Amino acid sequence: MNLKPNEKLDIDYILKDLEHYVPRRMGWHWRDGIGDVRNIGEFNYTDTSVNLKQSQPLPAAHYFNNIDPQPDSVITTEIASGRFEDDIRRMRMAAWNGADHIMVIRTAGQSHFDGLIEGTPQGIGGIPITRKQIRVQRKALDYIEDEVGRKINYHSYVSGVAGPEIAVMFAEEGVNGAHQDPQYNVLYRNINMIRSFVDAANAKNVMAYANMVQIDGAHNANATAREAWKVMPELMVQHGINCMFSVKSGIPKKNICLSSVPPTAPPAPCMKLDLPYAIALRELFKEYKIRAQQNTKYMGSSTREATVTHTLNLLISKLTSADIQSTITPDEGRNVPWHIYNIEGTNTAKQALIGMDGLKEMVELKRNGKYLSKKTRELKERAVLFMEEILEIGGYFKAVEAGFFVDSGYYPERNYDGIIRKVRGGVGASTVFSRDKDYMAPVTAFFGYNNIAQYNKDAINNPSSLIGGCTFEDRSKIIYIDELDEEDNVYKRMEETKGIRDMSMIKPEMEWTGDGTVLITMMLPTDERTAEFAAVEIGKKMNLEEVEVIHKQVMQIAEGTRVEIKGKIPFSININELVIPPKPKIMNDDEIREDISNKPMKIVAGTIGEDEHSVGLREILDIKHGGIEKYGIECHYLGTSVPVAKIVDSAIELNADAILASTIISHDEIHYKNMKKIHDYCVEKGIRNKLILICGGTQVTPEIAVINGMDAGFGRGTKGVDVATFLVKKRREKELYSKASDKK
Ligand code: Z98
Repeated sequence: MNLKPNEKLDIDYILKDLEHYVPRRMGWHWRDGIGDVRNIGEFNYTDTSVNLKQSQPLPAAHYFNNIDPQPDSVITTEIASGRFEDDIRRMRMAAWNGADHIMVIRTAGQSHFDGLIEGTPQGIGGIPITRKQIRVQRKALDYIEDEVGRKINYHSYVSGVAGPEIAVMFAEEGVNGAHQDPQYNVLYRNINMIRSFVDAANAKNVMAYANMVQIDGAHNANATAREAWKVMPELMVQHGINCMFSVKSGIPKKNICLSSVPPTAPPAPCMKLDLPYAIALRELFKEYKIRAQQNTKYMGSSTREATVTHTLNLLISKLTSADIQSTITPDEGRNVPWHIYNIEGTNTAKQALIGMDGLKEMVELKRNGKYLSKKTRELKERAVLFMEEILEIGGYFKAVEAGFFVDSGYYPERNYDGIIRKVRGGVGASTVFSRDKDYMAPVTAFFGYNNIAQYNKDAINNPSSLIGGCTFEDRSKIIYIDELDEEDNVYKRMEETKGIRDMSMIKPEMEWTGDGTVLITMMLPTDERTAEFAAVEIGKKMNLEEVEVIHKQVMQIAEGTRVEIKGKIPFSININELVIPPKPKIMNDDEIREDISNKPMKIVAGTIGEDEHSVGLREILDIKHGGIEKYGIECHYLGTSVPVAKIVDSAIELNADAILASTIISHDEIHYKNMKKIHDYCVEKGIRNKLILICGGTQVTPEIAVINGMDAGFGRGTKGVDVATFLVKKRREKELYSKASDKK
């Protein structure tokens, strides 16, 4: 199937024949063409990767011939709304905007599942990992990567007591990357530590076989800590433990990514803390990759604020050459993972990174100044001391029992409030047994003791040959289960939204097809609490359902509060009944400029009658606001309250091509009456056919202006380019007409 840019993903098609799907490749893919100097549009770039075949450029790209340069780091977006069938559409949008690392799950708490589940149950704030969901998404991404012309990495989590099983399933299904860190299980999911590390060794070994990239879980300490910047030494220790454990389990260093997070955010002086930290990390872990996670600890419900923090984080990523750039959606604080915010997060990363292209060529980090080196060294020393104390106390397990981790003190300070887990406690305690002498597993990618030799010495390096290949070599051994639950499955959900999916009806959508969710922003001139309750009432009066305040920000405690509400609309619109007028064609700037430069144009302008308004007309004329001057049109502005006769006489005197009259006051239809007067006076003077007459103003209806003798009327929202387009087209039309009459 080839996707067509102007057609929706055919989800039914993707769901078909899934039992026979075979992933097209294993392993991670970094962007192509990194390090090449590239000319894109009028510019020269040094830090980009290969352009996309099809993409959605940044909003400002239309000023630059729609170029869409792609940064050199992989860009992540996390998509898991709870319905994978809608997530794949979001993945396509994200890929068009430049994401090539798609992570799933979020808050589903995969670690709490004891084993693999099947089918396509709807998740709550995330997706429970099942083979079918993974397969559909990987299959959809195959089509999407062909469409955009770049390989896309698909990623999830290998955690919980089902970690090794999940790793095997991921390897079978072509998953390209995963979070895996036994410390995550221990600290945050209270899974027994011995079990977690044993499972991790097995899971990591499978991930190594599948050439998957691994991301660790150190950043979670930052998100959990009371004061996030104080855990910097610990973060490095956690990275160190997982890195070394991963290497020992078989993962090559080039596939091990540190989940690095700038620990703090404004109003803290974050650069002073985050930059030395990022440098220390880069230096201590030279041989590894850095996945720069956005700070999520200090993220509230303001998308603007989250975006600024993200941008500051991106500066650090740029300065320390992060390999993967994460983008948590800037609505994380509201816990509403919406399509638009995945795209915004992705856009922020692309925009900032491309904006900083070449930065490292121009600025140098001051390593012999007073601050940076000292701070970097201090952080490393604290981390090394932390590690030494772990060794002193008897190792990692003992340190966890003693509450070393996520303590609120800035190491070596300790406040004794860290997370304590017991070596014999937690989920899955006492479930690890040493393997018997004759233990044997005829599988590929297996960690630890395996007595294959007892069956066939020649099979030691290829244990699965004993059974003619395991699922990694012989896919027919994979058992694919389509659905288990008759009610909670994708077919039921698709049936419910059929009308909207076939595009006869339309409804707003933030997360899922037909969810009907809208976001409304308002400023209420009152204090925060009153504003909050008033906003909900306003939402209800607008007939919204399930109205909820998702953001408040005080402008001034008495004068006003900004409130954002979300709600659902209960209706849909029939697209076939919409009356859509043809889109007015706007000429591009270069075309207009060329026309004017080939044949100069002159216009006379003024606000007519007894009307002192000038702003609107000036916006249309002045170069500063994108007015028609910028195309080289010679403008003679006569001011306000210009009598009709005067504006027409001036046009005659200056031999102008057009009159641009502005009229705002509209009582007693004075604006239309004045238009008629201009027209009549031009007729009287015998120059009506020569002059183009245009009238504009906020109360002007284009059709009524024409009835009153104008060639065109322009109402609210008009821009210089609209008027310039009309002037050029009308002049061409007049010329054609006069040539035709000459021939006659
Ligand atoms: C990120 N948004 O990193 P549950 N293992 C590790 C993790 O870091 C996580 C899980 C497992 C963040 C994601 N991290 C937060 C090392 C989650 C997930 O139990 O399924 O929630 O585990 O981009």
